Amino acid sequence: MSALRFSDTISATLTDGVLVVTIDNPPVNALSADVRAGLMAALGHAEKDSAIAAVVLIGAGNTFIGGADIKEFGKPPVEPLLPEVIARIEDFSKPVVAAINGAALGGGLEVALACHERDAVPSAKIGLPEVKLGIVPGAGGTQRLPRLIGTVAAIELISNGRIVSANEACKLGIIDSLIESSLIDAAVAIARSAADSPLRRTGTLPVPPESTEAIDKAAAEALRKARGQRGPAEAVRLVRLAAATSLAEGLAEERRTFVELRDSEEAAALRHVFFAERAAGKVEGLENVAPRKIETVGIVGTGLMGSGIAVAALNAGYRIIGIEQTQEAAQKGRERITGILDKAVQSGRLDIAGRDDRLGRLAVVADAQGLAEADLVIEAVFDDLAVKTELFQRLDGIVRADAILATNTSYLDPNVIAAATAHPERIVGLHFFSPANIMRLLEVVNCEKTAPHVLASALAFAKGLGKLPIVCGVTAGFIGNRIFSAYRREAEFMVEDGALPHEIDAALEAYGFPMGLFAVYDMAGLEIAWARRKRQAATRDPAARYVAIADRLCEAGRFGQRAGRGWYAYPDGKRTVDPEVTAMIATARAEKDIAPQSFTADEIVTRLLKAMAAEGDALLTEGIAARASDIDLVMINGYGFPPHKGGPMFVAGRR
Ligand code: T1G
Repeated sequence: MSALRFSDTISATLTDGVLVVTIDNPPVNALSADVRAGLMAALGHAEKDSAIAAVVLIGAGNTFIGGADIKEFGKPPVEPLLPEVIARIEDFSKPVVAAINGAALGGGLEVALACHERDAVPSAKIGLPEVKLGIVPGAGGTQRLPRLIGTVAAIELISNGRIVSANEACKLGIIDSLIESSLIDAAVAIARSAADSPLRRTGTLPVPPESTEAIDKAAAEALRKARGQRGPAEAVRLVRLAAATSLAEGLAEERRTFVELRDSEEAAALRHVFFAERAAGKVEGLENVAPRKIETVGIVGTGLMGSGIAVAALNAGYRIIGIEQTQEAAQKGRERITGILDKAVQSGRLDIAGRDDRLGRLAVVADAQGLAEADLVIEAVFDDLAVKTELFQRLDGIVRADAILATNTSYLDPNVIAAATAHPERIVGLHFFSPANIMRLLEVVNCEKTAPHVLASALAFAKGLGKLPIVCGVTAGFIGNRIFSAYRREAEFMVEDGALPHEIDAALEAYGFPMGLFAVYDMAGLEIAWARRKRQAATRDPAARYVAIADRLCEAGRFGQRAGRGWYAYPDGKRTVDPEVTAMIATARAEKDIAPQSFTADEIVTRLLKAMAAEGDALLTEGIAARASDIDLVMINGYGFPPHKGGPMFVAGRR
């Protein structure tokens, strides 16, 4: 069966009167100009050749089509545009079947929606994630999807950019059949049989009627989650439009909206984040370093952090050996881990079988000898240098020579810990963010003596956990906490200069942070930072500006939300501005003869963003962070920086 070639990326074979068109544009079969031109040529050929009864579209490799080519955004458009290709498919005179062999995302799903039949392998992922790039579907997704699954379901999927399994897509009505056997054979047979019946053109289907109340509820939920982002709101408007206007008018309005959003600052920021996440995994010097296989992970300390790490690793399929100092503590640790899994079962995120599978891979014991079989041991014990050092020295005598030791320390110097052990080259930092089974961010600390294969193995483990690993060098607070300390310091300067905590928090929340800095401070508790400031007092530069307000709060027992009082008061748990704190701030200003000035929200945010970017520049200069976009990812994924703003370094660069 001879192969036909229609462009560099589009080829076809004729099988039983069906033209099987393969899209082969590595790595994700993105809809580049060459793919679009090739598809048009293949359709032209199929139309002319009477021996061809139908067409099947399939992707090469394990992706159907990963979407429009994001790398083409911002460049002059090249004909044929995607909507033109999609209209050609939908209006085609012969059946076109989408054989979805893998991810069908964004424009990839839009191509499939215009086909007359969609069949997928069970492992395929289906979705319109455009809002995650600050845009909306721009080739019919908001108009065709509701015609297949209804307005409510389409609002939920598109406004969240949610990606679903082929099974859920089938239940929703996006996919017609799940194909467990040979996808091509099944698709060819389906295409052949479709040649004898009227074609089901998605765009001609009516949007199934649904109650206004259900639609309004779905819309309100979408807008609540959008938190000021334009994409989700526009997606809701366009999906609702599908039921109220013709396909042509709906498509025109969708395209206009897509082009406007594509060129927006929000879309530029989210595209930056998209590519930043992929760049972060590329670590200089590790290109040819093979990671070691990690299957059994020891976790010393199963408190809040250790139990979260254990659940993250259990969820990813690892075997876990938790270590505590006593049998009683070990039992408590197991109960803590079991409790987290039970919550997941109660919320429907995990089934009983999954819970039992995880617990079947968990042991929590009081005897560290159990770590002799571990490939990796992570310590999540009290953040004290002597405790951690002594532990690693003890582990040197227990674990295998090729086992990796990882410290979860937040503020201690892992080089000092490593230097005290027999094999510093096998020590690496894994700085998890709490709750470790939820937060994606994981700072992977490349210590002075960490061997390349140890770093590569730690990175592979982090990716295995589904985390976003960011490699950093050794400095107090690594990337995230060092930047957090810098802008918290700047915020306290502003409090002393005239701004009030709730004004700063309001400005940050208006900018897009889920919670203001002082509210976060109260939630985390003030005492740890206070203890650190007291430890550093003797060596603090007397010439450097120092704001003592937080010390005053701690001296007054105002340790934050758990203490019922911190920067705010918490009568019946509700965060409230406390005149007592306002008075303490006024006293602190008077002691330094500071005449309070007022700040606008924009002045507050600008000053804090500059403080973040300045610290980010220092981290780059010192070689702690490999690239500015890594810093953006840390602030977005660990500190609530709004992703649709791109991160402090992105904002500084755009300024
Ligand atoms: N365009 C260009 N490059 C892309 C791409 C895309 N759509 N998707 C991925 N890449 C690159 C990525 O940068 C990386 O490059 C490599 O491919 C592997 O990616 C009209 C306008 C498909 C699930 O949002 O979700 O369609 O680093 O590491 O883990 O309405 O890529 O190797 O140089 O992620 O196997 C909508 C985005 C676009 C899907 C595969 N589509 N991609 O995951 O590989 S907008 C998306 C993904 C759109 C229409 C609108 C994932 C994946 P490099 P990877 P992966």
